[in-house]
Amino acid sequence: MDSKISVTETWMRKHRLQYVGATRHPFILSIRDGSLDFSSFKTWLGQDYIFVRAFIPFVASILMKSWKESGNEVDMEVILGGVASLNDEINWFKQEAPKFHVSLTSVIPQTANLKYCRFLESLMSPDIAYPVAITAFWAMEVVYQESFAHCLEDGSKIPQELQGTCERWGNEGFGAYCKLLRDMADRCLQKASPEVVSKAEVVFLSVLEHEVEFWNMSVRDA
Ligand code: HMH
Repeated sequence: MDSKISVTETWMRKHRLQYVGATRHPFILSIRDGSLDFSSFKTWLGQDYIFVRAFIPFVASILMKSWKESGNEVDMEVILGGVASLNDEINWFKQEAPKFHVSLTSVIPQTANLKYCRFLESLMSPDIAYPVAITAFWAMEVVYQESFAHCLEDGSKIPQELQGTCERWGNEGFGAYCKLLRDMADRCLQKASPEVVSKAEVVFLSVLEHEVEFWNMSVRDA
């Protein structure tokens, strides 16, 4: 194989269908074409708030690993920026929810969400190597980035009320941040043992599955 192809690039090619399944889900396609049922959106909004609350300690666990294990001091700074933007994100949910008459304090986490949060918790263990954790982090962020960026592309008919949501994850700055995370993952995967690389690949695929289940839940439980 061409040695210039990065580890994440080989996975993207090998698991293209799974990746497209997570980033072009009917939930996203229906935001893009303006046909989304608002009750699905409300379900997603409430459930994602709960997810993000579990995502913060997960990112904090990676911040800790980056300090000891990354071998590159820039990594910790990029992850710190991620923690800081999650602070804005929590405030964004609190500001957005009342507009959709969603009460964030009374959301009951659905099964797919609980499973995803449990998966996050398993990845916070000190036994999980930094390359595995950073791969998961990148995959979680890039699915949202690619999904919502698709909603902003030419020809989309997103309802005005959902414009802010699509811009939150679909903006170019967030895209650049995802690219940094991907480069960080590739740099350490390149140096990692075959065992760690194959663990990271399994985790990458698990993230894609959890993301699909999360979208499914938002459509189904609406
Ligand atoms: C389900 N995956 C889910 N929610 C999010 N907010 C993210 C990923 C972060 O991009």
